Amino acid sequence: MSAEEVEKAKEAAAKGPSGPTIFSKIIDGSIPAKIIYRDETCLAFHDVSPQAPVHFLVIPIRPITMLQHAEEGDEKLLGHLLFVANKIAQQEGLEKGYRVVVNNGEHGCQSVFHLHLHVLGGRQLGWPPG
Ligand code: TR5
Repeated sequence: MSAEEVEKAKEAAAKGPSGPTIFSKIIDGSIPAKIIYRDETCLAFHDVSPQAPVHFLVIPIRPITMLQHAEEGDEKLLGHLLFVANKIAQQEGLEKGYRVVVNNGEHGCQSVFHLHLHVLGGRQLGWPPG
């Protein structure tokens, strides 16, 4: 994880989760993105700054700021996001494996306060992450 990403996350955390994010604009189509999948409850699109040959994000249409703020009523939606992540990973040819990551809050290096699953693959990934 680069120092730049950590800095971004610190700045975002300092501002705090407030109002619509860039992902709301991707959902409503006012900002373009390479959209891969959409249904009534979620959207998936390629990350603009890919960290692996395949790197896409799966987000709920309804903005939940962060995993930490998910509520009991969100259980089904959270499961759906994971299910969709795997479905798309298969479509993207990641049969040798992939990683699903949720960055939560400042220490998790979250910079966009609209819950999102990162799905990364297409190369051998290392462990542990930084
Ligand atoms: O750091 P976290 O976990 O919050 O991840 C946010 C992710 O959103 C990063 O991997 C960014 O590269 C990604 N991102 C940021 C923007 C963006 C995007 N992915 C697709 N399209 C994007 N647009 C149009 N604008 C962004 N600011």
